[in-house]
Amino acid sequence: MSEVVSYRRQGVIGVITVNYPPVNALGHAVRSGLLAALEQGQADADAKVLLLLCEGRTFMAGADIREFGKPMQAPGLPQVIDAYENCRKPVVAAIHGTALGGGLETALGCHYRVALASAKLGLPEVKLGLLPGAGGTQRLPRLTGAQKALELITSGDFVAAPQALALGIVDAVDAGDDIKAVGLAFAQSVADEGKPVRRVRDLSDKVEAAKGSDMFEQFRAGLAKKARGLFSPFKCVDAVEAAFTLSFDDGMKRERELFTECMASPQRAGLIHAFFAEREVAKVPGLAKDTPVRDIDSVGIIGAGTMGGGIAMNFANVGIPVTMVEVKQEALDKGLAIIRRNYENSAKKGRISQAQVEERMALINTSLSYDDFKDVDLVIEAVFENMAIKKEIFAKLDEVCKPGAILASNTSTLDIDEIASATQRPEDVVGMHFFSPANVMKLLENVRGSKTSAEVKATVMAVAKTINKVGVLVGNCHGFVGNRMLHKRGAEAMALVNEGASPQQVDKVLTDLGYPMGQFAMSDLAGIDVGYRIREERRKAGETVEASWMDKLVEQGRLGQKTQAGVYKYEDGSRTPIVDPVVEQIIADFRAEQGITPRAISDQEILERCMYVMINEGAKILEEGIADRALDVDVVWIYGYGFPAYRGGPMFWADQLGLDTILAAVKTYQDRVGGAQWQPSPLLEKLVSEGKTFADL
Ligand code: 3H9
Repeated sequence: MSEVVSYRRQGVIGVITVNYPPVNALGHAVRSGLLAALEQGQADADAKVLLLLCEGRTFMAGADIREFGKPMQAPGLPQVIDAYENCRKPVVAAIHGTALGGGLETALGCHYRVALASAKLGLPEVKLGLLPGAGGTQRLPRLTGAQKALELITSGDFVAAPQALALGIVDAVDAGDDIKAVGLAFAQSVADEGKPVRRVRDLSDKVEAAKGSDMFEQFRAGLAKKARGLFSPFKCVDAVEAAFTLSFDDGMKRERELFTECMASPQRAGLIHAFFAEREVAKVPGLAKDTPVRDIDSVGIIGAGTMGGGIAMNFANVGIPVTMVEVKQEALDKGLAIIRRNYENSAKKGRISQAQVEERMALINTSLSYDDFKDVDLVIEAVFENMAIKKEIFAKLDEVCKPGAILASNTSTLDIDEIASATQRPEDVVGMHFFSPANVMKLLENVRGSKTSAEVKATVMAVAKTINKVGVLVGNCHGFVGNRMLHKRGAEAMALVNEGASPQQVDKVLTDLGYPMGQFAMSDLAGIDVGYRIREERRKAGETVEASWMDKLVEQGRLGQKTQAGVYKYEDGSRTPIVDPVVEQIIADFRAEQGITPRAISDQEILERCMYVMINEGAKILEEGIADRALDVDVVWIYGYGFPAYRGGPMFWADQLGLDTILAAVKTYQDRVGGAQWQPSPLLEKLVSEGKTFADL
């Protein structure tokens, strides 16, 4: 018997226990152990009922993802689950923590299921570019009916145990917290009442009820928009449909075929890279795991604008009190009103209760004085991008804040070391770059200055986790990782329009790649006056800044979505960009003024220039040590800018395309377009010459 699965009898209950930390994933040792333990239970004449449960923090959280892409060692999971379903004695699964993917499928192969009320269940395979491949698409709909099974399997969402009970996925829910006691009591009742073996595969009423309905077509139509660009959600629907059109055994075969197709898709590789990358970014190279972390029990925020308010909400959401400071009372009142409106909207949508709205609002205090920062553990400055003002603020914070308080700036571009130089404690100064809207976007780009202490770095990474963000620690340079790459893409997009592309053509290439919006739609969302002001500042400082058709838009009051006109126009209350002939004329006039004869530009050129310029910059970021690993860059782009997770992030995508292809194109554009952005990164050249990838670094 494998050590990770044990068999022991208690009275008339044969207890099968899985113990494979951290999450009891169904790796080879668990699968073979489960079969061996089942055989032992079947052979044990004194065992009337078998009970399957797990040690540690959770029931089985799914197949072992680390085995994917390698040859699968027998027994396969479907075979193990079949054996449990075909057991002659009733088998009970007792669920705590999370029963996910292959874990829930294993439970569905058991004859009865009991769960702790705190447990969560789900089939999240779709989030990894897969579908449930061990009978989930055939068994779940037999319990819940087609509609609910389709919703759960195509979304990958978890359901809480009480909801799972209502849906028929589990037979009982227990409010206790001792899974073994709960499981034993339930199994004993099965034994006492002489309950029979009950196989989900034999249930037919839900299947009969849905026969002849056109719900699958309808569901596919609804999914077309939600799952744009994705492969596996549609395969999930095909697989669930098979449960209603084929026998159970044929349905299982169909599920396997579809699962194999998903497994072979590049989207599966991209999504699994993203899954592990998201976890890997928390392990910062050179930062020891046991680095002490400071307690953050109160937070100060400077600025109650969109950013400051969004940042405050993150802390209030997890019960941490916040004090927002502004120069004027009106700004505080306005900021608070916006926060309340956001919370009220969440309450209207049923995401939080009205009581939670009030609890969270009560955690947000306001003040006009920095003196109210004297006891806080962390201050985050979120005023506009102006170095002189930021330095003034940090000098004041240095005077007021207690020793050991962390002083953070939400700057998106400026030099953290220069900001830190305004204080006597540069070791406590760090960047915490949130992404707009700060209460929604998952990324927190934490920026280390050259003197930031290890303790402060570890603390801001821990803070990211506390407020449910994905924290990535990066180095200090203009724009850090995300905006430094974005600016290169933005400049290239602008140049492409100068040369003859239309903004909507550029945007379409980017949305076709899988971004939720293109470069220009994003500029409209952020406000195109932001870039204009930066360019104006640079002009005033005597720098030569190229003329731009976007400046002309700003000069005509077209600032983006907020004025319902920017690069595109917007109808009342709508965020949908509409192409505006006025802008086409402005661009045409600009080209004429600059003596540019527009040419037809292919989508492929747009793709290469917008994306390869970013990848080349990403390689420079890696060689300078601004990002420690290619996966850090990938996570920044997936969680900060909506890069399609199914492509794994820009650096993973580049590896898939082939770095030689990218380097060759970079060299072509170096000759044709020129500029520092097309100077090939020495790291990229080195990797190509050695036949290596970013992942090899
Ligand atoms: C599947 O089941 C296919 C079947 O239908 C068909 C088969 C034929 N495998 O997230 P955490 C690691 S597909 C291997 O930080 P949390 C994770 O990398 C699978 N490793 O903790 C991390 O390692 P490390 C369907 C796994 O408490 C550690 O466990 N299942 C797996 O925040 C802790 O993870 C899923 O998609 C795995 N399946 O969240 C569930 N899962 O410490 C995926 C986790 O070295 N997992 N690890 O960095 C999750 O959603 C979360 O991990 C979970 C715990 C909610 C379970």
